[in-house]
Amino acid sequence: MDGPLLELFPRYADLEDLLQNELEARYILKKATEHLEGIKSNGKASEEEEIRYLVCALVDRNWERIHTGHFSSVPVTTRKIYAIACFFKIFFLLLESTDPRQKEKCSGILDEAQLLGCTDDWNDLKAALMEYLDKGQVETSEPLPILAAVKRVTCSCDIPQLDAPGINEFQTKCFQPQQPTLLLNTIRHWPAMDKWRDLNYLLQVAGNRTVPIEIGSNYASDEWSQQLVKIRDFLRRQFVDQSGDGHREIEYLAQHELFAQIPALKADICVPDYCTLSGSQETPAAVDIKAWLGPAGTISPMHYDPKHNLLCQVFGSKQIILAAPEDTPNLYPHESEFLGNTSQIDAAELDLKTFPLLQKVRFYKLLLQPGDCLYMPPKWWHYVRAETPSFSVYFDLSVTHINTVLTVLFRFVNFGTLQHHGSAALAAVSALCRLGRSSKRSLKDNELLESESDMFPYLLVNEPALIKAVCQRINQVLHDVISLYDMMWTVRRCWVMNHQSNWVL
Ligand SMILES: O=C(O)CCC(=O)C(=O)O
Repeated sequence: MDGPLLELFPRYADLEDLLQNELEARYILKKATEHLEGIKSNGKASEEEEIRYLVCALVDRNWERIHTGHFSSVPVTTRKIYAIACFFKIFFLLLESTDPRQKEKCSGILDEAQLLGCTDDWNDLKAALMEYLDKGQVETSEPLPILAAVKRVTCSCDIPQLDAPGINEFQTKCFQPQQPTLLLNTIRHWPAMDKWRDLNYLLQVAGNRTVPIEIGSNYASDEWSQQLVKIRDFLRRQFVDQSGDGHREIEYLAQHELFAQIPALKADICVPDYCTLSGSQETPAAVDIKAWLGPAGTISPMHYDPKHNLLCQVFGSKQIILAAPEDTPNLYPHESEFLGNTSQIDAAELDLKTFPLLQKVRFYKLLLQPGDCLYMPPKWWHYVRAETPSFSVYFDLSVTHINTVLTVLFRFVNFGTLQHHGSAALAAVSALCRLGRSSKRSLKDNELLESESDMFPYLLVNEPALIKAVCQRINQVLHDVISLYDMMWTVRRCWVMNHQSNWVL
């Protein structure tokens, strides 16, 4: 490892805040950082074996903490300590050897740090390590195919279509009226359009990365499961011609934040201008971006999301069926809380005997083709089936969590009357903080009403940075598990219970 890479590792002083209440991690990371400083200054340091052993133990211990209970309730501190311990484990492994096998082992550890840990504070280190570990890895196996470009077909489309609309047109015709729209030719300029069909390119920039994949064509079925696999293995299994191979299980790299994990791929796409409509002052970099890569036949069963959604098609085509939020009672959502946003129906083959209310539903069909995007407003139901091997990129146009929280608060708390309604606002923030900390199933309404301090109104006006910090903390822990709508409804409950207000969200 060279000097500039070593410089990116944190010093102990940088970690002190994080480790305040973590005696064991403090002890081990102090030793590890000192060891690294020793190597930086005179090329050697003592007690290497013992410290390496302790760092590995720290990784294992925090791995266990992360796997205990619901992921959403794992403290961010634990995930950060896991990540930094993984970085140091890699450091020690590379002191032992830098041969390709060792580097591959380190890549796996780095991916786990990224997937399970919270690496946000060390993005430069993560990127530099990734680049270093990928260097010198040679792909020895058979080349992968270059997928044929799907010929554009003209077909009927049940929703409005606009040809690469400008941002104003998109805002007035789609975003404001919440009108699902097919946006044609919107991403034709992305480098990804030419590059990604060549699976050897994906192999080269991403083959060594570990990603979560879904196994089974439909996440609502009993046979469905998830696994962590190397992209290299996934590409070979799912995209190489398998004639004569009999039945193969469909695997789907679905809804994964691939672009945070692999910056080289992020450079091949552009965040659409439409994302600046999120109402946020922040840069488009704050937008949630997810990848959907799979063979023909992947199915996302009829479900809805709470956010504005832009689904962009890079290669392949997808058959999509939509239904409006008003039809929710006729779409037979699953009763379990976990699948509450997913319908029990097969939208491609309606079974009116079992689900008679479907007769009342207006379904909208369309084909999403390369270069196009589908805009779906919040809560619109959608069923998606890949007709061919396909790569889509999803952008979340919703307000970012920070702004969401503030927007919700501002709707509840009129600044003019802030002094009078301060405790409601406090209860709202308190509720949001609790939501961030607890699994939503364990929340009870009365818990949400406890107020923590009468200081809140003062803080809201005079300490916006502190409120932002609270919101950022919520942002970190919320992930996708607790949605915007859950938050809004909880805040509303809280408000109504405090004020018996007839205010309607
Ligand atoms: O492409 C898919 O399979 C599903 C996409 C989806 O559900 C979404 O964009 O929300």
